[in-house]
Amino acid sequence: MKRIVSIQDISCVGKCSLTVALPIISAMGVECSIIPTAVLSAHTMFPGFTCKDLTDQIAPIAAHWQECKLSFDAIYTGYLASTEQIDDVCSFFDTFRQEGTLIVVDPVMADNGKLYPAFGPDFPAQMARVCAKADLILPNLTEASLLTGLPYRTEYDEGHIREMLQALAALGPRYVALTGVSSGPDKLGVMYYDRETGRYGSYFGEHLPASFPGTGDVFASTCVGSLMRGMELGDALALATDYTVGSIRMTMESPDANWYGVEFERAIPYLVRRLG
Ligand code: PXL
Repeated sequence: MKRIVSIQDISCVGKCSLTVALPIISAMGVECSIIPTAVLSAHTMFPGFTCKDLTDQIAPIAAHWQECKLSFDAIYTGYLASTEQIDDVCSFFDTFRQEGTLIVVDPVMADNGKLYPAFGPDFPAQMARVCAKADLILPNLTEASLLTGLPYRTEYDEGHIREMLQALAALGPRYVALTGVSSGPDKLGVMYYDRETGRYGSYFGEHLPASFPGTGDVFASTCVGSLMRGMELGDALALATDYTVGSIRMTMESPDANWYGVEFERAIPYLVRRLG
């Protein structure tokens, strides 16, 4: 069985980050170790959330794992809680990267043109340092604009997306997948780029008229799980799109849906069936 480590926060309520990555990656038949970057009472869309930063735990956990001679097939990072922990995450990559280790960075920090409330204006430059060390990054359009300095647009053409993909790849990663890209009035999905071959690809699903926190984490976790199950990047991104759209649809149809997250749990049987 492949083993990965996911580095992101635990939001105790709210269905995002590790409480999404763990069940999805486990259901896909991949072992998921974790390093929590912070413990929050609930994700940051909840007014009054508490947050305990765990930066001082990253280096000692890494040191213990080195003593235990642990290794990982992939390292997947999401929400990082502060600029202080950026150096620790970068050192973790340097220590645990081996031949064949896949480093996936979801530069979680912003959406809909705005930084998340916990971050200051200096944070995107720090996140760009983490992206520089990745093999694959998975920003949304807002994060892409903050990482590259290119304008955030709600209306764009394919040329603008290609320019973004190239600017993101210039930060360092070989593969870039830009999420939340629209290709028409009712299509939403992902466009991606491989810097080494110069190839572009895309995959779109139905653009449903609802949005929920945590869907980016559902998407990224499914992508990482799929890659660990041996899928090509294009197939992994297609499954991640389909499962995320399916989770949103089930949430919209659910009588007891919550505003704070998607009912990805209901769609887990679909995800497992798609793995064959
Ligand atoms: O889903 C992204 C995310 C992760 N972690 C925390 C968040 C958010 C989005 O709001 O607040 C703590």
